[in-house]
Amino acid sequence: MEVQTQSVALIGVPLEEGSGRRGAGMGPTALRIAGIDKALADLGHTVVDTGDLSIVPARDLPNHPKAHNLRVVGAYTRALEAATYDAAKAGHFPLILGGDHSLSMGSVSGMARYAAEMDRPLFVLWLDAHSDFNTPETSPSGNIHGMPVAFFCGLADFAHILPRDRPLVDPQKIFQVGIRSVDASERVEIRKHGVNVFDMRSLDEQGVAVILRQILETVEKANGLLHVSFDVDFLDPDFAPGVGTTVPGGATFREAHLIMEMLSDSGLVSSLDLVELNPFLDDRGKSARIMVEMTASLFGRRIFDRPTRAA
Ligand code: 5AB
Ligand code: MN
Ligand code: MN
Ligand code: MN
Repeated sequence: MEVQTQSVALIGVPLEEGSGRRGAGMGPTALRIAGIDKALADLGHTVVDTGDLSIVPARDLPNHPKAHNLRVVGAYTRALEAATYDAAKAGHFPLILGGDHSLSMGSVSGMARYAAEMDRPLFVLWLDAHSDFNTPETSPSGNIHGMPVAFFCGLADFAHILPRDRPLVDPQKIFQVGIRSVDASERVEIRKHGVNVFDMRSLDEQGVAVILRQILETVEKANGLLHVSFDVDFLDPDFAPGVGTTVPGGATFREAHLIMEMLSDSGLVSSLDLVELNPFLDDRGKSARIMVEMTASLFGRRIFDRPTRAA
């Protein structure tokens, strides 16, 4: 199968204030050092590195006691919403180099605006140990990286970070895969809003291929765009230790790899976040390199080609 070459816009987001610790801000640099641009260029893609976003904390936002560093996270949300939308609009594939997971408030909202303009539904594939569906009210930590999904669904509407009339994501168009750490209140909210969760148990019972096929068929039938948000802690910490919130029992290298290959074959992916890489906690760049490997597979790297699956 021929790889569809694309113009990929790298958008660096050195944000760590949404997580409870320092280090994720070095993520974009580590991904660049691990060769993300070369990996994509070697596959024939055009890579435009737009550099790192830089912000001034948003003084119009409150210092929220239950959403730490809201002014910094809010400023990044606005900048990234615009950068992601602009990149997609200009015909690029937005590839966001994080940065902690609060950045998805911006990237997904930007893609939601783009999708609405294209009159196509936006689907989100959330690869993570956590469901990140807290709001400031329910969060046990006050860390915004545990809240992005609720935010882009319009449920954690802390102060007007983005206009309230912005396009939101339908919770029922979100697929969370690899989940194994959910807070009690998140569990209730997830069920209430109909987020599709494939937890670790369903991965074990059904295998990733069955789950992915189901997701991809749904997106394809709806002529949707698919944003993929890849949290390093989706992977098992034994082989990807460079992340602040490790949870044992994660996806294996082979499972994650197969997901990337199936996503690539589908041709449905419109945008990608690589988040939560913390180089300070990594083991000699290992996790950064794995994230680059995963990305290369999503962009068409193959061991051998496969015949196209019959429709
Ligand atoms: B990550 C926790 N649910 O809200 C919270 O790494 C963890 O982006 C959030 O998935 C983990 O603080 C956020 C306990
Ligand atoms: Mn996350
Ligand atoms: Mn996580
Ligand atoms: Mn994390």
